[in-house]
Amino acid sequence: MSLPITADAIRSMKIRGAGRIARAAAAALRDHAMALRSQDYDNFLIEMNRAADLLNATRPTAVSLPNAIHAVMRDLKSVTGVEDARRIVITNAEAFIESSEMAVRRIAVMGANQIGDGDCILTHCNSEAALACIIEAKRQGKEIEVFATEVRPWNQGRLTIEVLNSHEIPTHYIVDSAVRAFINDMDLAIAGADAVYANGDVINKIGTSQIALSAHEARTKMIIAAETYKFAPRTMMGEEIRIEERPGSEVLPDEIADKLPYVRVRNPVFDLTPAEYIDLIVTEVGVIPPQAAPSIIRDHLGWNISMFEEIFRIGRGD
Ligand code: RUB
Repeated sequence: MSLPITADAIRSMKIRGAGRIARAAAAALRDHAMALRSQDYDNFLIEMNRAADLLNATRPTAVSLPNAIHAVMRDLKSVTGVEDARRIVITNAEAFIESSEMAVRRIAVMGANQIGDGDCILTHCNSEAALACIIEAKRQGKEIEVFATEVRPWNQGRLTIEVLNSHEIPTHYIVDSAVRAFINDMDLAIAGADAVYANGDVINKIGTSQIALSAHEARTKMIIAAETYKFAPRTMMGEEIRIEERPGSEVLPDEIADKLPYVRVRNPVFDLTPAEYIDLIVTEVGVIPPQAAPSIIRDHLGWNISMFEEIFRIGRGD
C-alpha cells in the first residue's frame, strides 16, 4: 500500500487498532524507502521525514504510531549513503513488524494464564492483544464465555463478535451501557491499550474507564493487554497524550443535528483509566502491575536519562 493510501486508511479508520496502525505505518515507511528514487542522502532523509510526519499526523492518540515510526527511522543519521539508509529503514521496519506479531503471541500465552476454566470475560472494543488472550485460553481447552460491548459509534464490537464466533467461543453481545448490569457475573475484564502513561494510567477506547470503575466496584479483575510499544516514553517528562475527538456526525447524522442548533455532539474516541483501577498489564515481556510502567519505558523502549539531558540542553538553548 502506498504512503498516501496507508495514511488515508489510518485517518479514516479502515486500518484501526493500535497494533495494526503501528505495523501499517512501518510497512508504509519501508515501501516508501524502497520506492524513493533519490540518490542524494539529504534528500532521502527529507523525504523519509516528510513521510513520517504524514503518518504521525493521521491519528493523535495511539502511541504505537510514533513509537513504530521511531523504531523504523532510528539509526538513519548514523550513515551517510542513500543505500545504507534505505537498508536501515527496510531492516528496521521488518524487524518491528515481526516483533509486533511475536509480542501479540507472547501476550496471548501470558494473558491466557489469567483466565481460568469456566471464566466469564468482559471485553471492550476490538483489541487484537486482548482477543489473543481469550482465543489462547479457548485453545488451551478452557470453557469460557465472553461478553462483548457494542462500542458506539463505530461498532468495533461487531468485529470482535465475528472473531469470537469464528473460534466457537460462546459470546453475549451487549450495548455499552449494559456493562454495570452484568459486571457482577464477570470473572475478569480485559481490554487493549492505545497508550500507557509512565504512571500506569491507560488510554483505550472510550468507555474503558467506565468498565474499569464498574469492575473495581464489583471486585472484578481488570486486565490490560498491551505490547511494550504502547507505552509512552514522553510521559516520563510529564507530556500529556491528546485524546482524539472525531466529528459529531459519527454519532448523530447531520440531517438531525442541523435541526438542533443548541445541541453540540461530543465524540471523544478514547478515555483514560487511572492506574488504580487496573490490576495487571500483560506485556510481551511479562505481566506487570501498572506501577511498573517506568521500567518498561526504560528497559524496553530505550528511554534513558541522557535523552532527558539532551532535551533539557535544547530547552536551555545551550
Ligand atoms: C481501538 C482500541 C483498541 C486499542 C488496542 O480503537 O481502542 O482497544 O487500539 O488494540 P480504534 P490492539 O478502533 O479507534 O482504533 O490490541 O489491536 O492494538
